[in-house]
Amino acid sequence: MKLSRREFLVFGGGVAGALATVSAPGPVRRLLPPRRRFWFQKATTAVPTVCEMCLWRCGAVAQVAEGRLWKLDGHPENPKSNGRLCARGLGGVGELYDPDRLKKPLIRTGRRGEGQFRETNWDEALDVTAKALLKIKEDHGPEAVAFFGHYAGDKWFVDYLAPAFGSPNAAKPAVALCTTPREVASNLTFGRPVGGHEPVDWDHTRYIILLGTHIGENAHNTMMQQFAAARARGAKVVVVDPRFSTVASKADRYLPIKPGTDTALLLAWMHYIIVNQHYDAEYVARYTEGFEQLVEHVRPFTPEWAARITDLPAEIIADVAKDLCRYRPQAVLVPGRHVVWYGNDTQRMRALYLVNILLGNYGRRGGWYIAESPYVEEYPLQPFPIGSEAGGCAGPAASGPEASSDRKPRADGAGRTFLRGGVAIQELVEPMITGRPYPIKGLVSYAVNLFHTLPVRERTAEALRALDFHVAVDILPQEHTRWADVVLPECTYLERYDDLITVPHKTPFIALRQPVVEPMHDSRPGWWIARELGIRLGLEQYYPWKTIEEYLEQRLNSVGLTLEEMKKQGVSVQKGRPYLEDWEGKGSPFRTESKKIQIYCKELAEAGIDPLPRYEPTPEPPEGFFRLLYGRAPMHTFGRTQNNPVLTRLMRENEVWLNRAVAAAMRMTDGQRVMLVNQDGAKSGPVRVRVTARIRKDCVYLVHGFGHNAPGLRRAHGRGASDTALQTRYALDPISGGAGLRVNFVRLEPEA
Ligand code: MGD
Ligand code: SF4
Repeated sequence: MKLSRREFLVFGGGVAGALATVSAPGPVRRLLPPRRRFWFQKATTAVPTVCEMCLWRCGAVAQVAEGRLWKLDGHPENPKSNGRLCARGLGGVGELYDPDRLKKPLIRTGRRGEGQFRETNWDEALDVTAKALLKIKEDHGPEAVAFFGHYAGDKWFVDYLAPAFGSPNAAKPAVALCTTPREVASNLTFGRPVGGHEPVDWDHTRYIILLGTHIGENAHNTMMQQFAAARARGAKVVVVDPRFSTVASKADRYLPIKPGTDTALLLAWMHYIIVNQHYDAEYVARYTEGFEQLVEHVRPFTPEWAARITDLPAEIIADVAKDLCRYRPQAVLVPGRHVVWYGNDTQRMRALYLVNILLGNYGRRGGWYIAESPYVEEYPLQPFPIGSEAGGCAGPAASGPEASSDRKPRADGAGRTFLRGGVAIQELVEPMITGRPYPIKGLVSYAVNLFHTLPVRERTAEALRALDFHVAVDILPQEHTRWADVVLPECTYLERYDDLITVPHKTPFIALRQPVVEPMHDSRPGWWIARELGIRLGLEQYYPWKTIEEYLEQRLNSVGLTLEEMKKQGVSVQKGRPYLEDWEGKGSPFRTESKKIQIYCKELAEAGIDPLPRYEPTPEPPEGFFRLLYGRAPMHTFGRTQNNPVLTRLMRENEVWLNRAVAAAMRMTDGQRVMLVNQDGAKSGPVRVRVTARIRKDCVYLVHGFGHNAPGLRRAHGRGASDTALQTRYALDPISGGAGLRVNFVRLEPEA
C-alpha cells in the first residue's frame, strides 16, 4: 500500500525527517571491491542490479570484467535477497548468453503461426507497427488495440503506452491467472492488497499453515530463507496439499486433502475456534465488524462435516484448530500466490483471511505484518486520456480503467460482472474472435507467452488469426512470436534499465535495475521501444523525458536520492509501520469504508453474492480420469526458462506424477513414456511417468511451463508435457475474474 505524500510527511516528520529514514547514500557496504576471484583470474567490477528471473525481484550484484558478465550474487543489503540468489537467479547468466535469443527485429513473411520472417532494422519495424496501430485506432477506436504484459518492463506498455494511446484493454496474466482472487479478497476484507511480497511475519511466527503453497518448489528466495529460519527456530509447520510436496517433508503434520475442498476445511476451523471460544475476542471487538453474522454462518460446519468432504479425519481437523489457538497470534495461514484453482477462489481466500482474523494475527508479531510501498513520486506527466490500473502480480485485478469507455468488454459478455474492476485476460480473447461487444483488432504483447499462459489454446490461436495486427516484444523466439506480424527483440534485464522497483515490505524499499553489460545483438530496452513507438503514434506529449536516466533521476530526487548514488548502492530502504501499535494515533491501517476489517462483506451482499464464504463442490473426475494438478520447480519460472542453457542442466523436462497403487493397477512403470489426453480429447506429451506414493490416487501432477512447441528454442522444443495444452476448460471466478485452471481431467495413454 502506497503512502500518500501527506501520510509520508506525517510519518517521517517532514522531509528532513523522512529522508533520515532512507538508508544513507554511498556504496553498498558489503559489495566486494574489484579483486581477483577464484573462479575468474581477472579483476571484476561489482554492479548492483535487480534479478528478473522471476517476479520476486531480488537484489543482485553482477561481477563484470571486460564487458562480460561472469557471475551473479545476491545483494547483501536488499531485503528481498539478503545476500543470496536462488538457482534461477544465478542462472540469469544463461538467459543473457542464450544463443537462441531474438537478435534483430523481424517482419512476418509467411502465414501467422508458421514462423516465417525476414530481418529488418528498427526504423522499419517501428514504422510498420505504428502505421498498423494507427489504422486500427482510426477505424475502430483506441480500445480496439489490447495490450498484454508481464514482468517489470510491461510498465512501459501496459501501464504507460496503453492509457496514453487511449485503450482500456490492458491486462496482465500475472494478475488475472495468478493472484487476482487473493488481492480482491484482501481488498474486500482489509481494504488493502496482499502485495507482491506476502507479508508473513516469519521472524516471529511459531505456527505456520501452508494450503497448497509449495515453498521450495515455488522458489522465492527470501521466503525460503525465512521459512528455513523459522523452522530451525522450532516453528511448527502444517502442510495441506493433495501431493506430498517438498515442504510437506519438512512439516510436523501433512494433511492430504481432497482437491478442491479447502474452503470446507477453513470453515470447520472457524467453527471450532468460535464454538470453543478460542478466538481473540479483544482483537475481534476492536478491529472487525460482522463477527455476529460469522458465528451464525459457521454453526453447521463442524469438523465432522468437513471430514466427509475433505477426506481428512475430524480429530485432526480439530487438533490443528486447537494448535492454531494455542500459538495465536503467532500462528499464521500463509496466503498462496497462484490461487486461481476452481473458480470460487475469492471466497476461499476470504475464508483463509477469516481464520487469520479470528487468531488476531493481522498487524501482530508472528502473524501478518502491514506492508507499505516506499515513498517515491511518479514522474510528473500530463494525465493520460484514461487512467491505468492494470497492476502487477501484486496489484489489483487485471483491468482497464472504468472511466474511459462504456464499450469495454467487462466480464465476458454473458452478463457476469466482476467486482473490483476485473477484466479477465482470457476474456479479452473473445472480442478478438467474435467482435462482441466490440472488436479488438490489434494486440501489443510484451513478455507474455500466450500459448503457455492462457487456457483454451485453440481459442488463443483463433484470436491471433483473426487480428489485423500483432506486435510481440520478447527476448526469445517463443510460441506466440511465431504468430506476430512484427517481432521486436528486447534486451534482457541484465542489459537495461527499467523503472524503479518499489517494493511494499516490512521495510519498504526502492531498488534500481541498471544494465550490467551493453545490449547484445540488435536488441533494445523496453522503455526505448515503447517511447519510440509512442512518438510514432503521435503521443510525444507523454514522453517529456528523453532518456531513462533523466526519468529515473527525477523520480529519485523526490526522495533525496540521485541516480549516481543508486547506481552504486542499488537499494534504498525506508521505515515501515508493520504492526498495529505503529498506527496508534495515526489512523486506521484498514482502508475499508468503516476502517475496520470486514468479516461480513457488505459489498458482496449488495452484489447478490454470499457475503460470507461458503463451500461449493467442484466437479469430480469422470471414470478413468485424474484431476490435473500443476505447480512449479525451483529451477524454472513459468514457461520462460526451459531453454536457459544453465537451468536446463538442472531440469530438462517434466514428469507426470502418478500414485504408486494406481500405477500398479494400470500396469504403468516408473519412467514409462505416456501421452496425456484430457476430457475434451486434447493431448500433450510424450512425458515420463513418475510413480510415487507422494500423490493421492485421484490426481496427477505436472510442473508447469514444459512442452514447448517452438523450434527456435532448441533446448526446450518438444521436451515434456504442457499443462496448458490440457486446459481446455476453466472456471471463472465471478468476484475477481480469475480463471480457475484445476477443473480439467486427464487419462494416461502409453506412447504409441
Ligand atoms: P512466462 O511463461 O514466464 O510468463 O505466464 P507468462 O506471463 O506468459 O513467459 C514470459 C515471456 O516473456 C516468454 O515469452 C519469455 O521469453 C519472455 N521474456 C522473458 N524475459 C523477458 C524480457 O526481459 N523482455 C521481454 N520482452 N520478454 C521477456 C505466466 C502466467 O501464467 C502466470 S504469472 C501464472 S501464475 C499462471 N501460471 C500458470 C500455470 O501454472 N499453469 C498454466 N497452465 N497456466 C498458467 N498461466 C499463468
Ligand atoms: Fe531471481 Fe530467484 Fe529472486 Fe526470483 S527468487 S528474483 S529468480 S533470485
